[in-house]
Amino acid sequence: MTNVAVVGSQWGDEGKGKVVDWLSERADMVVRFQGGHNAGHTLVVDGMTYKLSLLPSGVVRGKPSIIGNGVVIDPWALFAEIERLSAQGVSITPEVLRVAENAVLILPLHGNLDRAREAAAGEARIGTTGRGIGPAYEDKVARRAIRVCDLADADVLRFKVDRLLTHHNALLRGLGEPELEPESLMAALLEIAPRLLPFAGPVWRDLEAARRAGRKILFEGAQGALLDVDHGTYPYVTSSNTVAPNAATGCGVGPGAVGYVLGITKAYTTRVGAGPFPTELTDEVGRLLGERGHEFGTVTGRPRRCGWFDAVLVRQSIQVGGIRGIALTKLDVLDGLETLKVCVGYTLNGVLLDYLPASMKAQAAVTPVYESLPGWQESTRGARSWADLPAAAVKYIRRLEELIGAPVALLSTSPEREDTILVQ
Ligand code: 2SA
Ligand code: MG
Repeated sequence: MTNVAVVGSQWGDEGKGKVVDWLSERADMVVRFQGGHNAGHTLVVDGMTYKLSLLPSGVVRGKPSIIGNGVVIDPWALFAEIERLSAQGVSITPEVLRVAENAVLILPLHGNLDRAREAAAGEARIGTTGRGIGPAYEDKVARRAIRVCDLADADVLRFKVDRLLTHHNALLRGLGEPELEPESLMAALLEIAPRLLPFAGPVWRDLEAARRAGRKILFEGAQGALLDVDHGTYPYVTSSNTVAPNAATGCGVGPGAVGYVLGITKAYTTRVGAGPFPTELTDEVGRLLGERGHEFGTVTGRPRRCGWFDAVLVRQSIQVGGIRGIALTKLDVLDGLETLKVCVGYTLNGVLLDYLPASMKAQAAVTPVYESLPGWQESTRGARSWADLPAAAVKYIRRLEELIGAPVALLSTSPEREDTILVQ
């Protein structure tokens, strides 16, 4: 196996957690490179369910794991998660987990700002997870963020806190809100510092050493390509690049180290949060998919919107992110449906399109062009070989491959890791 990057090819929640867990057995290291505790990866290991948010999925199996510089880290959320896992018998020490010293911190003020903006936006809200992801990345790009390494020196930290609050207090004044005291933020950060610093270091060096030693690295993406800040359905996106090329920048390796890019793809489509969703079903079928697929946000518990498979969008994700093959998940949710529809194009003002244009107005206005395929009545849940699948299911998969222009490399037929068919 070469290095592998696992990324979502839709709007997240494609089932990356299980696939990463499946692949982590063959990997020597698992790396998160973007996002933060807005991610929600569910793993089922030996009948026990683990819900991960910020931690790389490798920690559950004790694989050396890295939180890269591209991740935004809420240190309080990190330790809450470590404690939750420890209650499930998973011990996370600095031997198992390394955190990039140049990663940016999410502070309580980021979460407050995220939620206040969403509340004020009304109908125009993004539907964020309210975890402060956007505001933390804004401070990073504006060069005023506090990074993990700043926690090591109280003088540097004070300088950084003052600079940060100059900006945020001006915002708060404008809103008529009480300003933040640097002392209380300092105290909170100095309290968490001795817990976080033992995990911190130049992870790019660990990765370089691993690469030289021929170790296999697994890059674990969060969210999906359609939530990418550049390539997604902007502004209804997250604030990081979710596509595989960012796996390199997000932890400090060259682009050649990323290796095979596996796009996790659900056999239908879901989206949590606001924004365009051309194949969304608000009818009985949509409700059925949500119910059968247990489509609720791992982090926030929000019900996910559901719809037919959109081959146009997945093909676009494959092309912009260099996805070489897909892992198709949750096929069994379609079991028993009479007819399946797949979106093969859009019409916009009478014009036929084979891609999703960038403008927000166009994205909201496109109408899907559907192809209908016969469904199957048999159960595909838990199938462990291609031969276990009904002919109509195989046909559905083959047609998706043709439409998206990439092969199905893995087929996942239930949340259990054993229920995975390796196609090639
Ligand atoms: P944010 O919080 O700024 O990243 O939100 C911006 C948009 O990105 C979407 N987003 C997600 N979509 C699907 N899954 C995500 N993770 C959790 C999960 C979500 C949950 O795995 O279930 O529990 O609700 C995730 N994280 C961010 C978000 O919905 C906005 O559309
Ligand atoms: Mg998720």
